Amino acid sequence: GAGFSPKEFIPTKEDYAKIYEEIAKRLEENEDYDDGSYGPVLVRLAWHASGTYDVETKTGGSNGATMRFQPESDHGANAGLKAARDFLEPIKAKFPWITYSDLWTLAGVCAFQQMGGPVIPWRPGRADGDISACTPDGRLPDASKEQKHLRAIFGRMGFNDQEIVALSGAHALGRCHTDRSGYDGPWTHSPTMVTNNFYEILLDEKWNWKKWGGPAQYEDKSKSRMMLPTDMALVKDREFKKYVEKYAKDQEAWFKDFSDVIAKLFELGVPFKQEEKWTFKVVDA
Ligand code: CCH
Repeated sequence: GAGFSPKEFIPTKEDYAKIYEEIAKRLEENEDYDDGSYGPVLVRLAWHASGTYDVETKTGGSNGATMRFQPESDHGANAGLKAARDFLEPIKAKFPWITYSDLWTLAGVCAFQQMGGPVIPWRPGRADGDISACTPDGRLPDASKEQKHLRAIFGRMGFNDQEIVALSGAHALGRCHTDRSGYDGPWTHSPTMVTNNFYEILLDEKWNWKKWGGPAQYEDKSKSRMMLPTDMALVKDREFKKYVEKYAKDQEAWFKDFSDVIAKLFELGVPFKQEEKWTFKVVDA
């Protein structure tokens, strides 16, 4: 007979579910990292892998996982994401048949769901590229800028105003690190839980410039939460603000829209063969 050859192995939904479960388990086993979870940095890895997409030239996007290579790994926006890539190495070693590009986006889905977020449909089909597919620096947003820049950067990926605002709510999670982006602090008081709190506090808190030697950023009265200039642009701009108000009032509406838009983000530029999208069950602690 032909015998077993790794090339003939065609993974099923169950095989990918095993990887989801393994990532969830590894998240639980490593709660000493940062604010208590690798979840936020995994979400950021998946976003930065995908957010390089350019609709016009059809380059960039999660297909390729080119952040494995210099120069893309050294792009300023990707500082600190090595922690997320390294976190996933034991998973890749255990399931060598998954591509890095599928693994990084699946890890983003898993992290988001495990932190209490909505279910995100996902499907496999990304292939790893080589160094020649690295995208030029400057495709990801610059936090020191405002609405015009956001529309240019996200417009290049193919997103509209509503989608920009929906995606931005991910800043309920995680924090800024002075040794990565130069900015400092978390956006919310619950940086490892998916909530619509980012929108609520954007509207309800009073934000002042932080007086410090670092890059220009905002802080709340208690000085325990922060906003980037790009975050504040979402309430300075009337069109953006409409959606901030909507999502601040209605977490379910945000959950629904976020699930749609992040699924779209993770699929930008990927030449899928599989039509069907899968959902994976949250793994209980
Ligand atoms: Fe973001 N983000 N992000 N962001 N981001 C940072 C951290 C996270 C911008 C800048 C920054 C999205 C959009 C934007 C996350 C998810 C998303 C940091 C701090 C900066 C700066 C990095 C550090 O120092 O470690 C800008 C500008 C934009 C423009 O819109 C979108 C979209 C998403 C996902 C959908 C997550 C999660 C983090 C936390 C990472 C961590 O390590 O805690």
